[in-house]
Parts: sequence; C-alpha cells; structure tokens
Amino acid sequence: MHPRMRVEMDTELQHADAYPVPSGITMEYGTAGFRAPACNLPHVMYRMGLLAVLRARYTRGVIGVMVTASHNPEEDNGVKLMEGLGDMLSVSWEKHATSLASAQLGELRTQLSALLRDCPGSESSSPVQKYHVLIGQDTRASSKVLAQAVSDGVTDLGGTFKDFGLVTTPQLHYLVASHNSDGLMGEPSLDGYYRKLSEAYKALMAQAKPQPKIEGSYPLTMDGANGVGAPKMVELLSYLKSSLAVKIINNGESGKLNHECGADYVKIGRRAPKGLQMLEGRIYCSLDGDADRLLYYFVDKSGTFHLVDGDKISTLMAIFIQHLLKEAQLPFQVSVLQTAYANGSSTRYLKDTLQLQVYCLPTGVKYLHTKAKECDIGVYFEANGHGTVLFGKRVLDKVAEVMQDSSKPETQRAAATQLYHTSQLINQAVGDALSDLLAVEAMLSLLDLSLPQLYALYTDIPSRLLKVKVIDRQQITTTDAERSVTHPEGLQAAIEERVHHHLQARAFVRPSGTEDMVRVYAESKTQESADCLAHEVALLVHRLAGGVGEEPRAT
Ligand code: G16
Repeated sequence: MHPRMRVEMDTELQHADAYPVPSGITMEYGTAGFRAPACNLPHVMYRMGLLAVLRARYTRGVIGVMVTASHNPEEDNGVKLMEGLGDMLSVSWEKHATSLASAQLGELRTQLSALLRDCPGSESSSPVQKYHVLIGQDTRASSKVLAQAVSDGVTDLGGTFKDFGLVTTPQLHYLVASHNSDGLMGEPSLDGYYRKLSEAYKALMAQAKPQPKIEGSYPLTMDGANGVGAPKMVELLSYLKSSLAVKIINNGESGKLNHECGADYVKIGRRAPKGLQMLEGRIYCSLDGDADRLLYYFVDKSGTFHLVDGDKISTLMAIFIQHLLKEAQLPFQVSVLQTAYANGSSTRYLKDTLQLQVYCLPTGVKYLHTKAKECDIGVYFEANGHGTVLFGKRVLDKVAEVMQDSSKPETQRAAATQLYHTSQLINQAVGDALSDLLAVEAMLSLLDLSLPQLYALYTDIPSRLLKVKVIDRQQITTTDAERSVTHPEGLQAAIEERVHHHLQARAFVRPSGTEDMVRVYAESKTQESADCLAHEVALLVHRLAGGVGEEPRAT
C-alpha cells in the first residue's frame, strides 16, 4: 500500500490511541527540542517518531531522535531531532514539529497528509539508508518508555529504526553523521566513535611533552552529573588505556541526575559539585546530563574557586588552532562564535589580543553550528560549555596537501598533521563533552599551558545569571541576538535605565527555550554591582512581564 494512503486511513496509525494529547498541554520546539515534565511527553515522543520518518524520507538520510532533557532535573525529559551530518533538525521543520506535537488524534492524519503534500519526497517508502531513524536515550528513569513511544511512531509510518539505548547526545549526532556520510565522518558505531577519538588523541599526545605524574592520584577529576557521560567516559578510557587517567565522580551509582552536580550547577553557582573537596594543583571538570557540555575548574592557594567556562575553552581552542595555522603556513581565518552570555572580557580578548573575527548569535547550538559551517574554521562555545570547532572542507584539503608534501619543512608538516588530528578529535557534528575534554587535555599539553595559566589570560568581568518565573515566557520577544527586548513594551527602556546606574555594565533578558523561565544576565565592574543589576532587572521582568509568585529577592 502506498504510504500516502496509509496516513489518510484511520486504521493504519496502530499506536495512536495510546498517545492522546493531555488536555491543556501545548508545547513548542525550543532551543534544543521539546522539554517538559516526563509525564507530559509520551504523545510528543510518538509524534516525533512519525515526524522523523517523514523527515528521513524527505532528506533521504537517517534522522536521530535523542530522548533527553540534558541539564534539566531528573523529573523532566525531552526530545531532540538531528539529521544530515549530525546537525540539529532544520529550523524550517521546527514549525512542523510544534504543530504535530499538539495534534489531537482526530487531526493527526490530516496534519501528516498536509506535511506529505507540502514536502515532496516524504511519501517515498523505501529507506535510502538501512534505517530511517536512530534512537538514543539518557539515564532518566522515564527515558525507556519514552524511547518506546518514539519507536511506536516510527513503525506506525512504516519506518525502520535502530535503538542504541544509552548514548550521549553527541554520540547519537556522530552516529547520524557517520551513517549519512557513508562512513566518511567515521565508522557508524560506538566502537567507531571511541576508536576515532582515542586514535586522534594518542596521535596528538605523542607530540606533547610528558606530563609529571602526581603520585597515587589522578590529575583530572570528572563530575559526570550522575548522567550518561560517566559510563561512556569509562568506555572511552578503555580505548585510551594509559594515555589518560581520569577519576570519575557523580557517576550515577548513587546520586540523582544533575542534582547539586553537573555543568549547569557549577556554572550558575560558580562552585564545585556538592561533596567534592578540591585541592590546589589538581584540575576538575563537569559534564551535563547528556554530556554535551564541559566546564573546567580549580582552586588556588587560598582555596578560591576559579571557573574555566565555555568562553575560556573556546579561547584555548582558537589559540591552539591559530598557532598551528601559522606553523603550517596556512592562510585561513579562525572565527569565534559566541552568544550574548559570553563574558565581555572574552570578546575583547579574542578581538583585540588575538585579532580574531568574533560573531554574536542567538542562544542555541543550532544557530552557532550553522554559522560555523560558513567559516574557514569556526570555533563556537556557549559560556555554559556547549561547543565545538568546525573545519571547512577547503581547510582540510589544504591541510592534507601540506601533510603529504615531502618538500615542505618538517615543522610545517608536523603542524598540518596536528591540525588533521585535531579535526578528527573534535566532534564535527555538535559540541561533545567527551571529545572536548580530550581536546582540552591535548591542547594544554601541546601548548605547555596549565589550566591556571589559561584562566589568567584575561579577567572575566563580574557577572550574574538569574531566572524569573512568569505566566507566559513566550510573551517576551527579543532582537539583536537576544540582547534587546522588543516586547513587553517599556521593559527594554527600563533595563537600559538601570544599566546606566552601574559602571561598565550591560544586561539582557530572554525566555529560556528549555525551562519554563526567563533568564536574566548582568555584567558590571564589581560583583556587588553585577548582583545588584541582575536583581534589579529580575524585578523589572517580574513586574512588567507577568511574574509568578513572590518578587525575586536580592542575592
Ligand atoms: C540547550 C542548548 C544550548 C542552550 C541551553 C540553554 O543545552 O543546546 O544551546 O544554551 O539549552 O538554553 P535556554 O537558555 O534556551 O534554556 P542543553 O545542554 O540543555 O541541551
């Protein structure tokens, strides 16, 4: 039977009745897909299974469906779709995802038929790839049942799927990319992922000075946020053998996911995960719940906590690549892509000291990744630790040419070889905490730079990030890469008026796309001033944008 017919016939969506839309629930495809309390999601998952099959047919490639709510609390869950070379779902299909997610049972077939009509190609039945959909899940208790709902949706439209079970989000991106590139991006399996990363890391480290060993201890301690990153790091370490030693804490054996640990907790509170006694001379890092974010930190002699966030990680990567390009005599431009959350000092350092092109884009890897693809070399990191480096094809071709040209001096060829291994080490599909961790370790070693030295390259302007709950966060709209509010009227003018009362200050607000909150960010000359400005702006949001509950208190 022709698949178009199937969609139009009531009897064919066999599992649909099991997934009614709960009353009063509508959802929007946000910064990273859908996120909500897990109990509100089975119908969304089923519908995303349906959508993934259509998108797979339309793109003639496999689609990844990851069941995760990443940094959100354990009780939440969510779903992200990925496609092509591991990119996020095309922004042009997000509206289809949003309307399908809330389609009542009676409207489901009509909506699917309309999609088939509007998107020619979605009706073809045989998969171009072996599978239409690859499914992955994080460690949340709800993930298994929700992944089942996705596969019910896939099979109801005659699609085929492979369920990888527990994987990190970036691993699923890699699997999608490697399937869709016929193995060009790597072997399409987890074994292929680990081999690719570990071989590139070992090749890079072979060029580094041996690091002094700390007797009876690990130089690096990794907080796994009690999520999927911890067991996957254990697997990766088995490929790395003795080339990297990492102690893993919050590995999910006893603690709760993202609770008082993980990258979001560390970034927002600028403190260590609960229970971790930090020692001077050691270095620490945290992942988030699905291992796509990475942050480093350490304490100095006085016990003061210092955070090496996404801005500083991108600075390290930009310096490293800029240095290798120079050595390899390759005239390519390194661009750094940031969001409004990037600390003002980092932007200035990248522009003025490193003389790099810097862009500011809206929050969300989907925007950063798209822009990075236009660059020779695009380094993108959100301050929260989510990011990667993309190497353009033109650059990689030239790198390969120099590597193989025996007439070139050894140092030039060695630099090109390091660039090649770096491009293999860094996940080209999305920000990946495990791959980024190996890249940071290798780059610090090769540059002979310590984490405190990286931290000291520039001094962050004091900042504060707060959240405010409002009745409907979608009522807040923004422009200029989210740095200015366009609605509600009067809010932007009021924010600017408060900013003028502080020295070297800036502030902005934007609705979160992953939590039911409005985010408030402020920077100023001193920490007291940044805290005060953030509080003042939070009060404005509460008063002018429909705040819920008590007014925010000063920190
Ligand atoms: C996701 C996105 C990130 C974004 C973060 C917070 O991260 O992938 O790009 O910075 O949400 O977004 P928002 O401020 O809109 O809530 P993750 O790690 O939660 O998937």
